[in-house]
Amino acid sequence: NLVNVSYCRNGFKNVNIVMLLMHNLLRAEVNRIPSSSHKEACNVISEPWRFDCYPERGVVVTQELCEARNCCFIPTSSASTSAPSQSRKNGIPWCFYPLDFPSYSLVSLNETSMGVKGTLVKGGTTYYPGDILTVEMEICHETDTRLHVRITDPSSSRYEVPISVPAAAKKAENPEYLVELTKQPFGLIVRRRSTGAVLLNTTVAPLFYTDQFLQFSTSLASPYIYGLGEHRSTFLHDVRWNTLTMWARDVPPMEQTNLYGVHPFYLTMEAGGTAHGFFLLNSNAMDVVLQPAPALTWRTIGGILDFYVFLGPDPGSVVEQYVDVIGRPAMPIYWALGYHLCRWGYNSSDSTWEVVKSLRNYGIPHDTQWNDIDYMDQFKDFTFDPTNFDSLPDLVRDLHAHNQTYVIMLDPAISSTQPKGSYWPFDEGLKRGVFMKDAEGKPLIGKVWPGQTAFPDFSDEVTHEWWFDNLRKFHEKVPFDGLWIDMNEPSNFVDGSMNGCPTNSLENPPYTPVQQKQSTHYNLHSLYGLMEAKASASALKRILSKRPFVISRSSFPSQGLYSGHWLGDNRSQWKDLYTSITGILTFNLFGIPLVGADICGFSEEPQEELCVRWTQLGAFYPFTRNHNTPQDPTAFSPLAREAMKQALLLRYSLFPFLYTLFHHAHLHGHTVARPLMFEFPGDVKTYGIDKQFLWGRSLLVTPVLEPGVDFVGGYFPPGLWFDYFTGDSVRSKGEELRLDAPLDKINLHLREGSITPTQAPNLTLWISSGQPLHLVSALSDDGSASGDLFWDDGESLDTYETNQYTYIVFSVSQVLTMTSQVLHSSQEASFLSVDSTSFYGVPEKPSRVLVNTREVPFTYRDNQVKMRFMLQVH
Ligand SMILES: *[C@@H]1O[C@H](CO)[C@@H](O)[C@H](O)[C@H]1NC(C)=O
Ligand SMILES: *[C@@H]1O[C@H](CO)[C@@H](O)[C@H](O)[C@H]1NC(C)=O
Ligand SMILES: *[C@@H]1O[C@H](CO)[C@@H](O)[C@H](O)[C@H]1NC(C)=O
Ligand SMILES: *[C@@H]1O[C@H](CO)[C@@H](O)[C@H](O)[C@H]1NC(C)=O
Ligand SMILES: *[C@@H]1O[C@H](CO)[C@@H](O)[C@H](O)[C@H]1NC(C)=O
Ligand SMILES: CC(=O)N[C@H]1CO[C@H](CO)[C@@H](O)[C@@H]1O
Repeated sequence: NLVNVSYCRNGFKNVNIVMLLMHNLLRAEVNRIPSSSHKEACNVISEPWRFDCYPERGVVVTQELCEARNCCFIPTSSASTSAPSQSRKNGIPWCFYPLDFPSYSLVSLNETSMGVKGTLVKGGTTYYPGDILTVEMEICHETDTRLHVRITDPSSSRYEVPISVPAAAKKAENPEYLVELTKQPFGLIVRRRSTGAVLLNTTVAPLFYTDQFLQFSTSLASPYIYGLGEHRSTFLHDVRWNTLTMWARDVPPMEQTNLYGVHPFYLTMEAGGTAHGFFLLNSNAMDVVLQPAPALTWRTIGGILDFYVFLGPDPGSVVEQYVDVIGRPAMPIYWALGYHLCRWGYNSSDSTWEVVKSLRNYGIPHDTQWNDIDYMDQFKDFTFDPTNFDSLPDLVRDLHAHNQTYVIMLDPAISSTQPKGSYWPFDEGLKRGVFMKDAEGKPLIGKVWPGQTAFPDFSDEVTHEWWFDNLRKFHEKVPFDGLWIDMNEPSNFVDGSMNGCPTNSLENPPYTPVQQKQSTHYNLHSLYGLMEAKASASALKRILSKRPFVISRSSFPSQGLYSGHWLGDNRSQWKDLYTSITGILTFNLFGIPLVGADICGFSEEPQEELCVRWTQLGAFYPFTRNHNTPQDPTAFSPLAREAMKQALLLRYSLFPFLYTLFHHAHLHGHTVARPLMFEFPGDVKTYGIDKQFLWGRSLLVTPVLEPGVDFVGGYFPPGLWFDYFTGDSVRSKGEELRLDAPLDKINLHLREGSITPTQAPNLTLWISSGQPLHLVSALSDDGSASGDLFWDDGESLDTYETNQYTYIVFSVSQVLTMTSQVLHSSQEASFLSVDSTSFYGVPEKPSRVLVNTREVPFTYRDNQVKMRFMLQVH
């Protein structure tokens, strides 16, 4: 179902292009006996530059096996040859490609209106079946900062990812890249025009293009590489022989394993602080291998090679250019940014309601209550348990009366064993033919929570309409406000189906990426969560006529258009608290800024101290949800409860700032939770930081990630920083500072030159977002600062696109004059007022302060000026 695929197809004319000949090597003969010169050719390759010729796992690669592939076999220097069960040591392959391994040659090249088009030919077959000996390559100079390359099989149409990507109208005029091609073997080299830095060099290893094995490698500009999800790792990837598999999979987050989503995108730093990005638009199971050269190998088992290079030049611009291609994230409905509470194990609607009341009772901010599958009748979608959840509709009405909202879980799998006529979703789905079929054309039956199930095929529009009808009917019974779509890798408790797996080339590809699970839906598997999210968001829009709220477990590029993401079934452990930061930062790179981990952890019972620290950090996840065992603030001691409440109130007070950041994500593809290196790309010390992060460009969050401490170390890039709470300043030379961090405190610092809009917090965002603004200005040395505010009704669709919004820029100039400039205004702005401001970093006491020519009283202490007044902002 290849809908909406648009890519460059342009006419071409024949021209002479001077080709750079990098190697003048002869193609190796297939099955040639290794000669002594071959051995020498092997010896010249240093260990970091060995590209694995025998990546199959579970095979002991002997010299014979390796040489049968015409590859070099050299045990690593440190390895004892008496360990025959090994074929790699610390990841270093013993079997690797010689420089003259057969690859493609570029035999013709024509200029096109967008770039060039060439033919690549390979002389003979290699060791994987289905070699495609002639392929076509098209290079399009789409924008000055975006290069697009496609390598396809001209003789037959291969699977392509059905997401809509923009086609460029005309060739870029002043590209920031230079493209060089080598003829034999074929290679593509991309440089940054301004510095000459090599961003891509595919001549480092042979290109493979077979039916079920496509591979190419490139050198990397530096070992500083980010992205490539979904994995549990550090933010900065380790390039010391690190294989990252991509194939959507339901598995608790652990290292060295492919997780729920697939994101074949990376960002790399170059010398001097510039950055570029790379995106392989491919949904098949794949391995990405990082090695210390530094170099990277893409190894996928289907589709085509279709990729983009983004030239930045700073990390933030790389992400903007990436989301230009995959789609910018949707603007969330306002309450998406409130506190969400959930649990697997609320065994009744009444017990869920008790918790809701208890939070109200203690004055703890709470916008949205959720239920896990407990609410369902025997875990069947679109039903609720008539006994234990009989009061569910009343609970939801009560939430609405308190300006709170309600979210239900839905799993894609539909129970297939109910008596005919008793379960509309399955009966109707069968009638409309919405379920995925097995090899015999019958609905494929697997097993999930409700027992035997069929799986809706969301790649079909008919399924979207059936999904909508189910949601509409259920919404009439339980007026939910948003959807949590889980188990959509899709997860299945049996391999294949109840009838096992068929035997064919799709089930048994010649190469299997590490850890992947087989499936007949070879190409579409990793797109399931994306397609379900699309169906869910569009159904919600039709039912509620508001911005849809959807949180999905599985994800794929362009997911941000339809949903946010939570980081899955983490554990209640300190380590998981720490790794959650990498999770949120990485998903911000993927264009899915609405992301958070389960606060206090999903599995296991959290210690009180951990839960307090996690709530403090979680208050700064773009998406803040506490999920599982009774671990909401009311389940703990008064001291812990109060600390958690304060953290959540702090988040609510920052709503105007956070909401504005989401607007910039929606409009420009900016990150919301932002790595320090994005703001300080010239400072190498920020490259590995994943224990601290920023909101936007200016709010630095330094959480405690360890037990039993009352201080925390944090890195402060050079400049002036102000304690958010006290206004005290610290001037950093680019150093690690020790900060007090008693249990009731999370450290927040404001970067010089920023203005942060805040509001008095309250129990729901509906209430607090009606409060006047308080502006906090952190002045830079020259006394200047700036900030902005995006404001609308918080829930209508497309307010920016239809001009139903207000946008205000605040600035403080050198002479300490603050001005606000309304760049765009709508009805909503008439409710906005400012009632106070603080200025941090005022060196001496001003003689007087004027607000619109009227003198107002103020206080001055420790370089700070504070004043209260009331002013409409427009
Ligand atoms: C380039 O043009 C020549 C001459 O028109 C044609 O034979 C060849 O197939 C073209 N190559 C590609 C890759 O389109
Ligand atoms: C590309 O890689 C090849 C093989 O490692 C190397 O010989 C060549 O110098 C590289 N080219 C550039 C421009 O770095
Ligand atoms: C629900 O859970 C509570 C507390 O865990 C327990 O006391 C109660 O018996 C349970 N109710 C049902 C219907 O299982
Ligand atoms: C918020 O609650 C008040 C009082 O119940 C109600 O009048 C108002 O309509 C509610 N607003 C929303 C958006 O739910
Ligand atoms: C919420 O607002 C009400 C009315 O302005 C106020 O009385 C209450 O203290 C506020 N709640 C919190 C938690 O600040
Ligand atoms: C808190 C935590 O450990 N988060 C991890 C949970 O799993 C996701 C992957 O789904 C990781 O990205 C997070 O870092």
